[in-house]
Amino acid sequence: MIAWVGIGANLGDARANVLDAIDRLRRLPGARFLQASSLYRTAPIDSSGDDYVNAVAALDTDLDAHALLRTLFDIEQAHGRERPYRNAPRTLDLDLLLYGDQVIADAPALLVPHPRLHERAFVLAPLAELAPDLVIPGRGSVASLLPGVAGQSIERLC
Ligand code: PH2
Ligand code: MG
Ligand code: MG
Repeated sequence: MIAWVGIGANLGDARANVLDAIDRLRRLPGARFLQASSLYRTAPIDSSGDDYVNAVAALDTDLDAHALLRTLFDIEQAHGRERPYRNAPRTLDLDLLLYGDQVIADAPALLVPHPRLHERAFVLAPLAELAPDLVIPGRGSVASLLPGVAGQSIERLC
């Protein structure tokens, strides 16, 4: 299954945290790393604190969606992720954005596609870099969704 993972950080050395997360995804047991986007600096959306560093990565995995989510959670924990309140600044956030073309509604633990990805430039722009024709189930292609988030502040870093 091809899984897309959203990566974000805005606490500590956010850029280093995102790069380390990509490195850990490269070495994930049970998954073959396919590609990662550039890093992007993005203004917080429904969140606070410093600008975020965001990216996305694609994996080809035999792990089921729940097992993959647990693995992502373990990587967040390795970065000392704390959750004092909703959308608090974070050292590392790894979200399972897409799991093939599956729609998984196992709330609150697992909602795929990620419920707000279609309205967030910090997800759509890195996805568009790698896979503009990728279809978000129920929403349309990444490229078709991009104009809707044109007002959100985002800058490609590398
Ligand atoms: N993640 C959120 C809420 N807001 N804003 C930006 N720019 N980047 C994020 O990764 C992000 C956010 C919830 O996970
Ligand atoms: Mg998130
Ligand atoms: Mg998350």
